[in-house]
Amino acid sequence: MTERWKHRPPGSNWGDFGPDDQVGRLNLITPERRLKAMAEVRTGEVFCLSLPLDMPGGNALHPHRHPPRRHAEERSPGKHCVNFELSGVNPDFVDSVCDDHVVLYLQYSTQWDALSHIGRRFDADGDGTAEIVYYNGYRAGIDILGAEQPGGPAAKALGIENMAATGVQGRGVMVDLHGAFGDARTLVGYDDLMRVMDADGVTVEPGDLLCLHTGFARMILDMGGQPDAEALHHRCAVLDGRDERLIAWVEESGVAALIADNYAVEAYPNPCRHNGPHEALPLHQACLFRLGIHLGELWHLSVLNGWLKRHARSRFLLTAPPLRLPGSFGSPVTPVATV
Ligand code: UVW
Repeated sequence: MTERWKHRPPGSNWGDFGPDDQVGRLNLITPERRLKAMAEVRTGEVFCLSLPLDMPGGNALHPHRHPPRRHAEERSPGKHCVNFELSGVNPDFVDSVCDDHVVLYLQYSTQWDALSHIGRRFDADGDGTAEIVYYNGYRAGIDILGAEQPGGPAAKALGIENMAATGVQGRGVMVDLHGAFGDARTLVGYDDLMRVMDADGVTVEPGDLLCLHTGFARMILDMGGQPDAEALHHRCAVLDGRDERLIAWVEESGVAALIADNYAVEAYPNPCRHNGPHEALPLHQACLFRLGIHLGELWHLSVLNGWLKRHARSRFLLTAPPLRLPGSFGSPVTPVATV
């Protein structure tokens, strides 16, 4: 029992990494495991696993997430800081300067979800009333501040900066769902995932950063910033978060993070088979809320996946810190795979 909770959700690991833990399964990436990850580096080649951050283009994928809008500040009336000559400051200065700023929707493109991204109502304090809580019992209104609260909006706990501070470097393991299912929309459950992993000889160990290649980000790139909404919502593989055996495997496998090149790793929407209150995003609930497993989404995995296939490999060194942006619920990331 900690100050924050008396009851933890069934199937959760709250408290296992310490009462105040804010990074969850990233604790499993120990120095020994990082050394094993580095042993996967054989040629020294690198792969950038980020889409250009103005992709997918438009807002057909998520109506409330928009492409980055860049601006240059006015240094003096009518003079923006692009090709700005410092001779205006001192006639002897010969330099010119460019500065910009950006309105950036942190989950628009290649991203990490922070553990503060998804919570739910749960009676963690045992008073008979469910309150909104997040991983390890952090509370809405106390730790996760709304825009209407002083200091909000902000994750005073579980912000993405906690993830950044770990460095996020470990062993990446690629599973090629696109190789098995192509561009067809396929709901991938436990049996399907195991079949693909067995066929490709892929194994996962505790502390691994599991990457699921579905071809979705490749399709986005091919659409050149003018995405076809129908394709965005109806192509490529997605995990079936309603498959309880799949969720149990995620829990037992010890994966440190779950990453995909698709929109949300899991299918969304994913209709529930029974009526009444239920989780809209069951894999998000299992990972972000119960188990402290960060989710990576819209990563660009196809080029690396092709290289790994050609070299009969599935493992690589993955370095992927988010922005160390205090209080944020997610972050763009420019992941680097080294092979
Ligand atoms: C959805 O919005 C469905 O997922 P995420 O917020 O993780 O991108």
